[in-house]
Amino acid sequence: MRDAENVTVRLSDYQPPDYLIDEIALVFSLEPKATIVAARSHVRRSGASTSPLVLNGERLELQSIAIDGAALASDQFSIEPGRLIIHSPPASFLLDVVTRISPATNTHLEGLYMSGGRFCTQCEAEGFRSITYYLDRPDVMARFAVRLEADKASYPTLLSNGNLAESGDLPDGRHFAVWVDPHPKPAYLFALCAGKYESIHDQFVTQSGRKVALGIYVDPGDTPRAGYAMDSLKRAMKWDEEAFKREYDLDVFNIVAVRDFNFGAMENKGLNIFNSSLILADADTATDADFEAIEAVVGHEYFHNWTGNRITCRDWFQLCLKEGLTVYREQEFSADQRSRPVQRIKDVKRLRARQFGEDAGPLAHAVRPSSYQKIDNFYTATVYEKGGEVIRMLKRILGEDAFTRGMQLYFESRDGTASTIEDFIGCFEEASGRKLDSFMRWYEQAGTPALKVRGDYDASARTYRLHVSQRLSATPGQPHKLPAPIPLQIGFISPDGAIIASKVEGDNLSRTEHRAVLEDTEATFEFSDVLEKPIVSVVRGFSAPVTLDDDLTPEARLAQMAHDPDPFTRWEAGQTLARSIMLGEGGASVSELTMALGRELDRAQEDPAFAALALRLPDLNELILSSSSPDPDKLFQSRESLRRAIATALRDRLEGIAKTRGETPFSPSAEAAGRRALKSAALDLLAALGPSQTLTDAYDNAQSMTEAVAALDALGASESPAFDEALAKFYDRWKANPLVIDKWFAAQASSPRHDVLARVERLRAHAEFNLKNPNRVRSLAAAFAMRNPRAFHSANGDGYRFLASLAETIDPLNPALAARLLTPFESWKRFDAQRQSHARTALEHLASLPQLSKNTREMVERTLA
Ligand code: B3K
Ligand code: ZN
Repeated sequence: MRDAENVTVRLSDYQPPDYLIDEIALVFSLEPKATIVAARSHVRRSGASTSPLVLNGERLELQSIAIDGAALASDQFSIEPGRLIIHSPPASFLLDVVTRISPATNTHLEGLYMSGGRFCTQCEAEGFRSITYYLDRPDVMARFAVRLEADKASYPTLLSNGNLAESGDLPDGRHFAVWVDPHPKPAYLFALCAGKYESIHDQFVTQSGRKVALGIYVDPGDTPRAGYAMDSLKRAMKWDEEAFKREYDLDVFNIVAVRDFNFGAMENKGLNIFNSSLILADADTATDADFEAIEAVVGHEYFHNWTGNRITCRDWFQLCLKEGLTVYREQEFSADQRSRPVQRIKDVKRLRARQFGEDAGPLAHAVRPSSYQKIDNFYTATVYEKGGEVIRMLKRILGEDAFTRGMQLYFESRDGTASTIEDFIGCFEEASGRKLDSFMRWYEQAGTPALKVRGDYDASARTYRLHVSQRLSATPGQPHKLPAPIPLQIGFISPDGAIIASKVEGDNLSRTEHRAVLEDTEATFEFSDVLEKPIVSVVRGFSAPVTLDDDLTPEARLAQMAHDPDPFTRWEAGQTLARSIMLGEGGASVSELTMALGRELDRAQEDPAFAALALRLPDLNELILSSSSPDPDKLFQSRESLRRAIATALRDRLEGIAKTRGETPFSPSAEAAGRRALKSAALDLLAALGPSQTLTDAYDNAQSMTEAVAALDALGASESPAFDEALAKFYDRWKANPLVIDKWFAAQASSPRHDVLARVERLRAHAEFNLKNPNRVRSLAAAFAMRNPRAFHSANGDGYRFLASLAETIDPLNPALAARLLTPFESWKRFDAQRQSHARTALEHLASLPQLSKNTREMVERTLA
């Protein structure tokens, strides 16, 4: 059945539900091609209206439908695309619906499907409607009781949300389990898993003494790689008690890892389902980035138990209510587990890499969008990453105490509800006694504000006046913008690096750092007792998601790089200098930057992870975004020539680092990962000098997956003839491990080698390429289009054609995946006419396909608009 008609859903059209469901009992008789789902719901009318009951449902075969035990006659209901309508139901009744579905042929990976011969589900956002007819909207919250029945030999483990109430054997080799979740929840949090797993188990005792049985279920043979996820889970549970006073609320917490999954993971109540790439890790098969991501995502999904599950969203426009807040909580968790400054810089890099580009193109949308066709297309960097930044700014603006009071008020007053951003912000207004109307603009307006800063020093009066202004460009559908409050964190140093303290009006103390908020379009902040002309940093810690024009001289930036007390500012100064050089905007000389980076190497032992970040130049995507008429080939060459200059000047020391033997035994700690990150950064720079024995040896001597992948990347980037040999060895060693083979695909697709387009075409035809496995698809398509911008934007249009044709092939199988693959097209209008015309042709071809899914059509149309 085709999707419901292409309607645009608008926030302004929100209506509370006419009917509510308080309880639902589900019975699944699991069979791969013919699963029978019997759903019994307690339905009641919520208001006076006697409107029909409209249930959502897609790709369902209705077996029977009855109210209070009496089957409905054919004139009492009708079935339309996407819904089932019961014309005049009573005010309160028991609804029995029996549907038949085919998980084995469900390639959408949404609803109930099979992965590796096991049953699993994905219901966010609107997957439950392909399991049964239901009020599939987050403001309908019901208590779920779920009975699973299946063949015992094929599906020995049966899991669902909540606590296990009962289990036992049935005739004919079948068995059953009943799971009861006492917490009312929206249908998007429903989950079931059934199959043959291997599992590891542990226990967590909450601060009030509740014993929680923890389990992680993986494919047979994978348990040795599940330990880090379990360890991360226990740390996350503890951290949420300490940082947010949030305790877990069931007797069990289970995680199931599945191979075929459309995104990272899913926070189903008591039964998180994870992409196996975010559970399985050990030294040989996972990189440090994998370990870091596992810790972060295990934390993220666990933190959703409060921010998302107990307090859920009223409607999908409020997605950032749970996602932005949970990203913020996850980032704080990672900062506490690892190095706070390094975490902050990584978060900023991610925001800039993924969100700034979105904000600058045709897909720009507000953190809380006001309309959509498919909500799946709005699980974006803006909702997630910028949504997290908005919470961070709220905290900076209100201060730690009022923020904490607001959070606790939110947890207490909104528990058990489906809430809105207004409800959330209202808690902070109440806790702080401040109006936050203008702060709401951060949720409502798309685009990255541009902050302009100019300073005036009056030597005789020893005063410094800082003029700050903001500007927000038009974005699709939002021609005019209003100023939003921008938190600033301001500090001064002298040209020789001394910290300069100063005073502001109304405060007698001289301070080394000031917090201020730009409330309007512009403002002047005045500082007194400033003993010498300062070098100013205004967004220390990246206090707001803005771009900054601060007019500092190259000398001032070099001083910041060397001396600013704020690590973010030190890193940013180096990045800004490098960016200006690569964009040909002048600024510091190459040798000055090289010397400054040399000093980073001198002190690398203090914090290798920071030094590694400092040595990595802004990537090509960032240069494209900063350039008004980007030429990817020129920008690539210019970046290469700076890398070559740096590598030439620092060669001996970089080689020394690149040749250090990997540490054994392996530790995934942040410290050990930091040392490996420095080694990877050294290899990356050395690759700019062309093929070398150092790079080949680095691959052969790698002691961990991090080192192996860094060496592979360097061999690729240096155009080394040893690349193919290393790839062959890698493939041979890891061919039985799909997650590692994903890295093998990605290493080739992301390599800037001259022959990459031919390579990705060959890889697409490779026997191990699998259109039905999202990880494999992304390891080729996303690695190519997002990490290899020169090739993706190649002037002859081959890169665009490759991505569009892959999306076309995947669309009928998995629309959500196909639609997301097209994201890299968001920048197409920034390029020259020739590239634009290739991109337009590729997108228009997609738009012309009559059977294109609603997901992909929406993405294509918005990108073209
Ligand atoms: N909430 C899920 C994402 C679901 C995506 C649906 N299209 C994972 C997360 O953000 O935690
Ligand atoms: Zn989330």
